[in-house]
Amino acid sequence: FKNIFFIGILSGLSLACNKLESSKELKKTEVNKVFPHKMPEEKPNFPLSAAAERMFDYPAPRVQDNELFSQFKYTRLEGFDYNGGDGTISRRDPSRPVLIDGKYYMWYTKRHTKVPPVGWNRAHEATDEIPSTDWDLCDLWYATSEDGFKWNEQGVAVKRPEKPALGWRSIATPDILIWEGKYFLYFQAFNEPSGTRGDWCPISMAYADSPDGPWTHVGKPVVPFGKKGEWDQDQTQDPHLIKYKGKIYLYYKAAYNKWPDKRDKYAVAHGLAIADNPMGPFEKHPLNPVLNSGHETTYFPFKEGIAALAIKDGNEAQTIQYAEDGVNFKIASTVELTPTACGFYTPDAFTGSDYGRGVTWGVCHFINAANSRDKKHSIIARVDCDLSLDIHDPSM
Ligand code: AAL
Repeated sequence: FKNIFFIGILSGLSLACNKLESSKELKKTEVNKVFPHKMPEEKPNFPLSAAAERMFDYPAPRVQDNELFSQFKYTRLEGFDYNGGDGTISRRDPSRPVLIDGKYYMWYTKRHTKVPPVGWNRAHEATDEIPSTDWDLCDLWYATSEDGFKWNEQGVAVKRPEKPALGWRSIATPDILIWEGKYFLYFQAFNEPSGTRGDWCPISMAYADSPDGPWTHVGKPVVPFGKKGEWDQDQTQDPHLIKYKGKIYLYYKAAYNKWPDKRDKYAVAHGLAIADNPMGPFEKHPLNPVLNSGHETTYFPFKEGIAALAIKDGNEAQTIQYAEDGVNFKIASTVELTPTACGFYTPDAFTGSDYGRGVTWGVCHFINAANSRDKKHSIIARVDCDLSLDIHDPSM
């Protein structure tokens, strides 16, 4: 009797297990309907978790299947001295490298001060010799290279002018435009130590007949602040330039609601300003801001449109985005170990090509500061990637 009871229990249990199995199977089949190897085109009409539901809101193809997905490989550049990393020499925010007569050129922010910066929160301690931030008391320098790995620092390209001319305190974060055989550097021009009221500075410009200079600084903002209450009311920064649709497309960044009373609404975004002439006027796009994330600007022509990297800061940080029209950006891929403040070598940045081929390498910066005790400085590095149609195109 005991045995029969036992067998009864066992078969009951196994029946229950079978039932469980088949209900699992049922769920599995349902799940397979939703998530076969390829994502279905349409949102199914039975309940999904919030995360699964969101997957249908993203554009296809996703992540690795997308031509605008890449991993990133970094190499230390040869040819730059940093005083043993004591924080007194810094190089950062490099321009896009350009190839001129068989040599690559890049321009960047260089600081060489007696002491490292005191830091953003102690900006009031800055003097004519003590920098507030890593990009305070800087000039624009340039270097050339034959292979993009070994660089020769050539010297200063644009020096900060005497007080009170625009940029007397610091000039930083340049990018280059080549237009009708002439050279134009766009950069941030500070009239106060960064950190005093935030990071206030407009974009200014210098021009030259040769990439080796001499450069003439126009001495005024070329992309001025927006009006009070507008998103770019306190700064226009990080210019990045492309010839697109026959015009100059200048993408720039502003951090808004930053200081001092609205920190909870802090956001950083990118705008677009378009001109027919490098001297301006640059007309701000009515849909600005056009990118809602990214602390620095990295743009390149891709197919008929423009691709952008949104790296540090924002809800869409660490993504590569694409706009068919250069204005309406959407996430194309999510990326990791991404380059900060990157400028890509972009063969068709200024050719006005109507089909961008993408990029395979560039320069970016790394900041040596894990905490406020670090003697903060930055170094420029090379980054290699796979964001080029030529790599994906088997006929190339
Ligand atoms: C950078 C850029 C701008 C900021 C500072 C120097 O990475 O966003 O240039 O002003 O940091």
